[in-house]
Amino acid sequence: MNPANVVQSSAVRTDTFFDDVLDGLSRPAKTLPSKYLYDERGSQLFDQICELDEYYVTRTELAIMQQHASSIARQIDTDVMLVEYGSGSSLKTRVLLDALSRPAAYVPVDISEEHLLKTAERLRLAYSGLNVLPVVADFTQPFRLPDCEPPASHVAFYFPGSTIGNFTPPQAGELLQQMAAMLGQQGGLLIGIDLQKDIDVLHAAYDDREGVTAAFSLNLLNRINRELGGNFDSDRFEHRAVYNTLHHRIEISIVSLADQVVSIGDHAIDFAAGEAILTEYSHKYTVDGFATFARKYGFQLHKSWTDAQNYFAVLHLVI
Ligand code: AVJ
Repeated sequence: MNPANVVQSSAVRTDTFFDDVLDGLSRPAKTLPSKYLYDERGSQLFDQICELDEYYVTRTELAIMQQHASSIARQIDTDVMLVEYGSGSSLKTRVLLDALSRPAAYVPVDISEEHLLKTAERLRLAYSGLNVLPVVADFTQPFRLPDCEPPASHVAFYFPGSTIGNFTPPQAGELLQQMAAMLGQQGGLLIGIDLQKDIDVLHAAYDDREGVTAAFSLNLLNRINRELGGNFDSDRFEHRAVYNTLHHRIEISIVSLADQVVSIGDHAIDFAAGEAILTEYSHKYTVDGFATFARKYGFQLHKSWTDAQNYFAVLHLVI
Protein backbone atom coordinates (compact mmCIF):
# COMPACT_ATOMS: atom_id res chain seq x y z
CA MET A 1 0.00 0.00 0.00
CA ASN A 2 0.99 3.61 -0.42
CA PRO A 3 2.44 4.92 2.86
CA ALA A 4 1.29 8.40 1.84
CA ASN A 5 -2.25 7.24 2.62
CA VAL A 6 -1.37 6.75 6.24
CA VAL A 7 -2.14 9.51 8.65
CA GLN A 8 0.80 9.85 10.98
CA SER A 9 -0.03 11.52 14.25
CA SER A 10 2.61 13.87 15.57
CA ALA A 11 1.87 12.48 19.03
CA VAL A 12 3.72 9.23 18.26
CA ARG A 13 7.12 8.97 19.88
CA THR A 14 9.13 5.81 19.86
CA ASP A 15 12.02 6.87 22.11
CA THR A 16 10.06 6.95 25.35
CA PHE A 17 10.39 3.26 26.30
CA PHE A 18 13.74 3.83 28.03
CA ASP A 19 12.52 6.96 29.85
CA ASP A 20 9.30 5.28 30.94
CA VAL A 21 11.12 2.17 32.21
CA LEU A 22 13.64 4.15 34.22
CA ASP A 23 10.97 6.44 35.56
CA GLY A 24 8.75 3.52 36.61
CA LEU A 25 11.57 1.56 38.22
CA SER A 26 12.93 4.59 40.12
CA ARG A 27 9.73 5.08 42.08
CA PRO A 28 9.30 3.82 45.65
CA ALA A 29 6.46 1.61 44.35
CA LYS A 30 7.86 0.30 41.10
CA THR A 31 5.67 0.21 37.99
CA LEU A 32 5.98 -0.44 34.27
CA PRO A 33 3.33 0.73 31.77
CA SER A 34 1.20 -2.15 30.48
CA LYS A 35 1.33 -0.90 26.89
CA TYR A 36 4.92 -2.18 26.67
CA LEU A 37 3.77 -5.78 27.19
CA TYR A 38 2.86 -5.95 23.51
CA ASP A 39 6.06 -6.36 21.53
CA GLU A 40 6.04 -9.11 18.92
CA ARG A 41 6.59 -11.89 21.46
CA GLY A 42 4.16 -10.30 23.91
CA SER A 43 1.47 -10.08 21.24
CA GLN A 44 2.00 -13.76 20.40
CA LEU A 45 1.69 -14.68 24.06
CA PHE A 46 -1.43 -12.56 24.40
CA ASP A 47 -2.96 -14.44 21.45
CA GLN A 48 -2.19 -17.65 23.35
CA ILE A 49 -3.86 -16.24 26.48
CA CYS A 50 -6.99 -15.66 24.42
CA GLU A 51 -7.08 -19.38 23.61
CA LEU A 52 -6.85 -20.53 27.25
CA ASP A 53 -9.84 -22.25 28.86
CA GLU A 54 -9.47 -19.98 31.89
CA TYR A 55 -9.38 -16.73 29.90
CA TYR A 56 -13.08 -16.23 29.18
CA VAL A 57 -12.71 -12.58 28.06
CA THR A 58 -12.03 -12.82 24.32
CA ARG A 59 -14.35 -15.68 23.51
CA THR A 60 -17.19 -14.20 25.56
CA GLU A 61 -16.96 -10.83 23.84
CA LEU A 62 -16.78 -12.49 20.43
CA ALA A 63 -19.88 -14.56 21.24
CA ILE A 64 -21.77 -11.41 22.27
CA MET A 65 -20.76 -9.70 19.03
CA GLN A 66 -21.82 -12.71 16.96
CA GLN A 67 -25.10 -13.21 18.71
CA HIS A 68 -26.10 -9.55 18.58
CA ALA A 69 -24.32 -8.41 15.43
CA SER A 70 -27.38 -7.08 13.64
CA SER A 71 -28.77 -5.31 16.68
CA ILE A 72 -25.35 -3.75 17.39
CA ALA A 73 -24.85 -2.72 13.76
CA ARG A 74 -28.30 -1.13 13.69
CA GLN A 75 -27.29 1.32 16.44
CA ILE A 76 -24.31 2.50 14.45
CA ASP A 77 -26.10 2.43 11.10
CA THR A 78 -25.12 3.63 7.63
CA ASP A 79 -22.53 6.16 6.43
CA VAL A 80 -20.61 5.84 9.65
CA MET A 81 -16.92 6.44 10.09
CA LEU A 82 -16.04 3.49 12.31
CA VAL A 83 -12.91 4.33 14.32
CA GLU A 84 -11.37 1.38 16.12
CA TYR A 85 -9.05 1.91 19.07
CA GLY A 86 -6.53 -0.80 18.22
CA SER A 87 -5.40 -2.29 14.94
CA GLY A 88 -8.56 -4.18 14.11
CA SER A 89 -6.82 -7.50 13.68
CA SER A 90 -9.43 -9.38 15.64
CA LEU A 91 -12.42 -11.44 14.64
CA LYS A 92 -14.71 -9.06 16.52
CA THR A 93 -13.96 -6.32 14.00
CA ARG A 94 -14.93 -8.57 11.13
CA VAL A 95 -18.17 -9.56 12.81
CA LEU A 96 -19.02 -5.86 13.10
CA LEU A 97 -17.93 -5.01 9.56
CA ASP A 98 -19.91 -7.96 8.20
CA ALA A 99 -23.03 -6.64 9.90
CA LEU A 100 -22.68 -2.99 8.86
CA SER A 101 -24.48 -2.29 5.61
CA ARG A 102 -22.67 0.78 4.34
CA PRO A 103 -19.81 2.18 6.44
CA ALA A 104 -18.29 5.38 4.98
CA ALA A 105 -14.85 4.46 6.29
CA TYR A 106 -13.11 2.13 8.67
CA VAL A 107 -10.32 3.80 10.64
CA PRO A 108 -8.07 1.53 12.71
CA VAL A 109 -5.88 3.49 15.13
CA ASP A 110 -2.73 1.86 16.47
CA ILE A 111 0.67 2.85 17.76
CA SER A 112 2.44 0.05 15.87
CA GLU A 113 2.66 1.14 12.24
CA GLU A 114 3.81 -2.25 10.99
CA HIS A 115 0.97 -4.13 12.64
CA LEU A 116 -1.55 -1.50 11.58
CA LEU A 117 -0.60 -1.50 7.91
CA LYS A 118 -0.62 -5.27 7.76
CA THR A 119 -4.11 -5.56 9.17
CA ALA A 120 -5.36 -2.60 7.11
CA GLU A 121 -4.16 -4.33 3.94
CA ARG A 122 -5.80 -7.58 4.98
CA LEU A 123 -9.11 -5.83 5.60
CA ARG A 124 -8.94 -4.07 2.21
CA LEU A 125 -8.56 -7.45 0.56
CA ALA A 126 -11.36 -9.04 2.56
CA TYR A 127 -13.78 -6.11 2.14
CA SER A 128 -13.48 -4.76 -1.37
CA GLY A 129 -14.93 -1.29 -1.56
CA LEU A 130 -14.36 -0.61 2.12
CA ASN A 131 -12.55 2.69 2.62
CA VAL A 132 -9.80 1.75 5.10
CA LEU A 133 -7.96 4.75 6.51
CA PRO A 134 -5.37 3.65 9.09
CA VAL A 135 -4.08 6.20 11.61
CA VAL A 136 -0.76 5.69 13.37
CA ALA A 137 -1.26 7.22 16.79
CA ASP A 138 -1.12 6.62 20.51
CA PHE A 139 -4.84 6.78 21.18
CA THR A 140 -4.32 7.90 24.76
CA GLN A 141 -3.38 11.25 23.18
CA PRO A 142 -5.71 13.35 21.02
CA PHE A 143 -5.35 12.57 17.30
CA ARG A 144 -6.95 13.95 14.14
CA LEU A 145 -9.63 11.92 12.37
CA PRO A 146 -8.93 11.47 8.65
CA ASP A 147 -11.04 13.19 5.99
CA CYS A 148 -13.15 10.83 3.99
CA GLU A 149 -14.92 11.13 0.66
CA PRO A 150 -17.90 11.05 0.48
CA PRO A 151 -18.09 12.44 4.01
CA ALA A 152 -19.41 10.27 6.84
CA SER A 153 -22.68 11.26 8.47
CA HIS A 154 -21.34 10.48 11.94
CA VAL A 155 -18.48 8.86 13.83
CA ALA A 156 -18.62 5.73 15.98
CA PHE A 157 -15.68 4.77 18.13
CA TYR A 158 -15.14 1.05 18.66
CA PHE A 159 -13.09 0.17 21.73
CA PRO A 160 -13.33 -3.60 22.20
CA GLY A 161 -11.45 -6.10 24.31
CA SER A 162 -11.95 -4.45 27.70
CA THR A 163 -8.75 -2.54 27.00
CA ILE A 164 -10.36 0.31 28.98
CA GLY A 165 -9.83 -1.99 32.00
CA ASN A 166 -6.10 -1.35 31.84
CA PHE A 167 -6.69 2.30 32.70
CA THR A 168 -7.18 3.69 36.19
CA PRO A 169 -10.47 5.58 36.60
CA PRO A 170 -8.77 8.99 36.16
CA GLN A 171 -7.01 7.77 33.00
CA ALA A 172 -10.20 6.15 31.69
CA GLY A 173 -12.06 9.40 32.41
CA GLU A 174 -9.52 11.39 30.48
CA LEU A 175 -9.85 9.04 27.53
CA LEU A 176 -13.65 9.24 27.58
CA GLN A 177 -13.46 13.02 27.76
CA GLN A 178 -11.11 13.08 24.80
CA MET A 179 -13.44 10.77 22.85
CA ALA A 180 -16.42 12.98 23.65
CA ALA A 181 -14.52 16.04 22.41
CA MET A 182 -13.60 14.26 19.17
CA LEU A 183 -17.20 13.12 18.61
CA GLY A 184 -18.58 16.66 18.88
CA GLN A 185 -22.36 16.95 19.00
CA GLN A 186 -23.21 13.52 17.69
CA GLY A 187 -21.81 10.05 17.47
CA GLY A 188 -21.25 7.18 19.79
CA LEU A 189 -18.94 4.74 21.43
CA LEU A 190 -19.20 0.98 21.27
CA ILE A 191 -17.09 -0.38 24.12
CA GLY A 192 -16.35 -3.79 25.58
CA ILE A 193 -16.07 -3.97 29.36
CA ASP A 194 -15.29 -6.92 31.59
CA LEU A 195 -17.80 -7.43 34.40
CA GLN A 196 -17.35 -8.10 38.11
CA LYS A 197 -17.63 -11.80 38.89
CA ASP A 198 -16.52 -14.64 41.14
CA ILE A 199 -12.97 -13.99 42.35
CA ASP A 200 -11.83 -17.56 41.63
CA VAL A 201 -12.84 -17.17 38.00
CA LEU A 202 -10.82 -13.96 37.80
CA HIS A 203 -7.76 -15.42 39.50
CA ALA A 204 -7.74 -18.40 37.16
CA ALA A 205 -8.08 -16.10 34.13
CA TYR A 206 -5.03 -14.05 35.11
CA ASP A 207 -2.85 -16.81 36.53
CA ASP A 208 -3.50 -19.80 34.31
CA ARG A 209 -2.28 -23.36 34.99
CA GLU A 210 -0.06 -23.49 31.93
CA GLY A 211 1.76 -20.31 32.92
CA VAL A 212 1.05 -18.49 29.67
CA THR A 213 0.02 -15.31 31.50
CA ALA A 214 3.17 -15.56 33.63
CA ALA A 215 5.27 -15.80 30.48
CA PHE A 216 3.39 -12.82 29.02
CA SER A 217 4.19 -10.71 32.10
CA LEU A 218 7.81 -11.80 32.41
CA ASN A 219 8.40 -11.14 28.71
CA LEU A 220 8.47 -7.46 29.65
CA LEU A 221 11.76 -8.09 31.46
CA ASN A 222 13.14 -9.87 28.40
CA ARG A 223 12.02 -6.97 26.24
CA ILE A 224 13.92 -4.55 28.48
CA ASN A 225 16.98 -6.79 28.17
CA ARG A 226 16.70 -6.94 24.39
CA GLU A 227 15.84 -3.35 23.62
CA LEU A 228 17.39 -1.38 26.44
CA GLY A 229 20.43 -3.45 27.35
CA GLY A 230 19.08 -4.77 30.63
CA ASN A 231 20.27 -7.88 32.48
CA PHE A 232 17.11 -9.11 34.19
CA ASP A 233 17.20 -12.81 35.03
CA SER A 234 13.53 -13.69 34.58
CA ASP A 235 14.03 -16.86 36.67
CA ARG A 236 14.56 -14.63 39.66
CA PHE A 237 11.14 -12.98 39.29
CA GLU A 238 7.60 -14.33 39.32
CA HIS A 239 4.18 -13.38 38.02
CA ARG A 240 1.46 -12.45 40.52
CA ALA A 241 -2.21 -11.63 39.90
CA VAL A 242 -4.35 -10.48 42.83
CA TYR A 243 -7.94 -9.24 42.81
CA ASN A 244 -8.39 -5.97 44.69
CA THR A 245 -12.00 -6.11 45.92
CA LEU A 246 -12.05 -2.45 46.95
CA HIS A 247 -11.06 -1.15 43.52
CA HIS A 248 -12.62 -4.02 41.54
CA ARG A 249 -9.50 -4.82 39.62
CA ILE A 250 -6.95 -7.52 38.98
CA GLU A 251 -3.51 -6.18 39.84
CA ILE A 252 -0.68 -7.88 37.97
CA SER A 253 2.87 -7.61 39.23
CA ILE A 254 6.29 -9.06 38.63
CA VAL A 255 7.75 -9.97 42.01
CA SER A 256 11.45 -10.21 42.80
CA LEU A 257 12.35 -13.59 44.33
CA ALA A 258 15.58 -12.31 45.91
CA ASP A 259 17.51 -9.25 46.95
CA GLN A 260 19.18 -8.33 43.67
CA VAL A 261 20.62 -5.52 41.59
CA VAL A 262 19.66 -5.29 37.91
CA SER A 263 21.31 -3.00 35.41
CA ILE A 264 19.74 -1.27 32.45
CA GLY A 265 22.47 0.41 30.43
CA ASP A 266 24.42 2.44 32.97
CA HIS A 267 21.65 2.40 35.54
CA ALA A 268 21.55 0.07 38.55
CA ILE A 269 18.19 -0.84 40.06
CA ASP A 270 17.85 -2.47 43.48
CA PHE A 271 15.23 -5.04 44.26
CA ALA A 272 14.40 -6.44 47.68
CA ALA A 273 13.14 -10.00 47.97
CA GLY A 274 9.34 -9.83 47.62
CA GLU A 275 9.38 -6.38 46.03
CA ALA A 276 6.84 -5.97 43.22
CA ILE A 277 6.76 -4.14 39.91
CA LEU A 278 3.14 -3.34 39.11
CA THR A 279 2.65 -4.00 35.38
CA GLU A 280 -1.07 -4.07 34.78
CA TYR A 281 -4.50 -3.31 36.13
CA SER A 282 -7.56 -5.00 34.73
CA HIS A 283 -10.61 -3.18 36.06
CA LYS A 284 -13.92 -5.00 36.32
CA TYR A 285 -17.11 -2.97 36.04
CA THR A 286 -20.85 -3.31 36.27
CA VAL A 287 -22.97 -2.03 33.39
CA ASP A 288 -24.62 0.54 35.66
CA GLY A 289 -21.34 1.53 37.25
CA PHE A 290 -19.73 2.15 33.88
CA ALA A 291 -22.79 4.05 32.61
CA THR A 292 -22.69 6.32 35.66
CA PHE A 293 -18.97 6.86 35.20
CA ALA A 294 -19.30 7.66 31.47
CA ARG A 295 -22.12 10.13 32.14
CA LYS A 296 -19.59 12.41 33.85
CA TYR A 297 -17.88 12.78 30.50
CA GLY A 298 -21.00 13.42 28.45
CA PHE A 299 -22.00 9.89 27.41
CA GLN A 300 -25.44 8.33 27.88
CA LEU A 301 -25.90 4.56 27.92
CA HIS A 302 -28.07 3.78 24.91
CA LYS A 303 -28.02 -0.02 24.83
CA SER A 304 -26.01 -2.91 26.24
CA TRP A 305 -25.52 -6.56 25.41
CA THR A 306 -24.17 -9.29 27.64
CA ASP A 307 -23.69 -13.08 27.74
CA ALA A 308 -25.78 -15.59 29.69
CA GLN A 309 -23.26 -15.73 32.56
CA ASN A 310 -22.99 -11.93 32.74
CA TYR A 311 -19.22 -12.13 32.38
CA PHE A 312 -18.76 -9.39 29.79
CA ALA A 313 -20.74 -6.53 28.29
CA VAL A 314 -20.72 -4.52 25.08
CA LEU A 315 -22.12 -1.02 25.61
CA HIS A 316 -23.32 1.55 23.13
CA LEU A 317 -22.93 5.02 24.61
CA VAL A 318 -24.04 8.15 22.82
CA ILE A 319 -23.30 11.84 23.25
C1 AVJ B 1 -5.96 -6.80 26.86
C2 AVJ B 1 -6.24 -5.47 28.80
C3 AVJ B 1 -8.04 -6.78 28.01
O1 AVJ B 1 -6.94 -7.15 31.11
O2 AVJ B 1 -7.78 -8.99 30.37
C4 AVJ B 1 -4.80 -10.52 29.98
C5 AVJ B 1 -4.73 -8.02 29.29
N1 AVJ B 1 -3.26 -9.33 30.83
N2 AVJ B 1 -4.08 -11.29 30.79
C6 AVJ B 1 -7.01 -8.04 30.27
C7 AVJ B 1 -4.30 -9.27 30.01
C8 AVJ B 1 -3.12 -10.57 31.29
C9 AVJ B 1 -6.17 -7.94 28.99
N3 AVJ B 1 -6.57 -6.75 28.19
